[in-house]
Amino acid sequence: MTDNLMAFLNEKKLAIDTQLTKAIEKLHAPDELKEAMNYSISAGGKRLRPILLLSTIEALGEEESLGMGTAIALEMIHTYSLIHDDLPAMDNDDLRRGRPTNHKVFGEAAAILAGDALLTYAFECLVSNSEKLSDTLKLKLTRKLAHAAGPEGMVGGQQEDLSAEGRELSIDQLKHIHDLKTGRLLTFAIESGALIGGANDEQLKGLRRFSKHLGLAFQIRDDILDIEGNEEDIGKPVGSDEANNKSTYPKLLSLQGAKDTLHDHIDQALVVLESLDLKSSRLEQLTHYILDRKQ
Ligand code: GRG
Repeated sequence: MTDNLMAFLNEKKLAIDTQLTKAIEKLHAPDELKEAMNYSISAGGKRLRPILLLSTIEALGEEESLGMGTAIALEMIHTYSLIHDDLPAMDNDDLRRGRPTNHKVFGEAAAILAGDALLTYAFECLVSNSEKLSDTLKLKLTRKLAHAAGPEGMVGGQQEDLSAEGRELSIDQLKHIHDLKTGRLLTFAIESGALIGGANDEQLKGLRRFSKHLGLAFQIRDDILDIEGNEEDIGKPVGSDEANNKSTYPKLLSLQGAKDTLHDHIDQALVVLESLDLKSSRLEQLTHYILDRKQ
């Protein structure tokens, strides 16, 4: 990673972290609930989704801060999904981002409530932290975020993933589940950035296509990291977790096949950016980051 990209990512992460912490601090809610919400919110996530959202606004020449309310809402929903995904009834994970999972620290009931609170508070933050956006745009963003996260998006993908456990999937079935489970929030990051940044129809269509390639590349990289070792999973034996009884890209395509497919999606994402004249933007650097990321 270049020093320039690292400085950019750190600067954006800090701005997003500050807003997230502020939003939770100001809540008039039980301390135990705020503590459990804050534990996972401040656990050191990469903030990839909100950074993509803000960078899309910037690529279109608009003021990034217009998207901060939507950016923190998106990160809250992502964080809730990880808390619930780690629960004993789901993946039953002890570690997340190198620290004990939320339910390991606060207990199952508190972890469920912390996830519920982040999911619902996200929508309040989107609406009340976006003063400069029109009501029409806020309504559109709210509907799109609910759709991306809900039964026809991430939650639906999680259910399909659970139902597929122990079954060998075809590559198309795997792509479909990942599109719902992880792709939809990534697409929302870019699409909402495009809407806030005032994209025209052609830009909107192109950026949606870009986000699909990016989402697939992100997931394939995740599967490869699971085999080759993830800096975050120190303490977890490499390749020996739940991925062993799940279909993954390297399992279906071979490790080399998965790497080739990852490169294809990265190349296609860059072609879309070039066609939109956005190739020199931060979005290009973030695309390279997804290819090379180590965690
Ligand atoms: C429980 C409703 C519900 C949904 C869970 C997103 C999800 C659905 C589960 C996560 C399972 C998982 C580990 C998928 C791999 C891809 C992924 C989303 C990784 C985590 O995202 P990062 O790398 O995480 O952006 P950080 O920690 O950086 O925020």
